[in-house]
Amino acid sequence: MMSMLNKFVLFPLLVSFAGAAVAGPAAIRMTDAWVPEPPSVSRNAVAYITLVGGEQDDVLLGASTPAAEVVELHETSLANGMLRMRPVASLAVQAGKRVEFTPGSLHMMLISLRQPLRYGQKVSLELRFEKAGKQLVEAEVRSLPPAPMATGAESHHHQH
Ligand SMILES: [Cu+2]
Repeated sequence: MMSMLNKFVLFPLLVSFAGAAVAGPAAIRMTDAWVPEPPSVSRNAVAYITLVGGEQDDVLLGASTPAAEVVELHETSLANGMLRMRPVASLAVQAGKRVEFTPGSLHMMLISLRQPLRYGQKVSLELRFEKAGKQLVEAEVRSLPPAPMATGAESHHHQH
């Protein structure tokens, strides 16, 4: 009785999962991409993102952006009381697992900015995965500490 019921409930779910897999190559979810507004004198910036692995293990191989010459994956660590950054060649994103880039640990280093990045702007990032291939995401430039909630999407500044 119970197993009959389960079959009926499960079947449509399986179908919709299969449909989703065919519909989009985005096996990996990318959320909350953001860039702290860099100091105006800075030629570099950092970007943070949260990745959630898809149905299979994957590996983040690198990233790029039109906003900077080079993007490197970095990890900050504390060694002998000093904060140090080291390049990360690649990053495993296991199936269903969450990988958070956050201040003080993993970040993407945007090296040699092509233009100043200001609060409210969007920076497009292209992440390159071993299996999922190239995936685009928009990162929002935010001020640190977080800006007042009042300003909306209308206040974008554009660089000329
Ligand atoms: Cu760095």
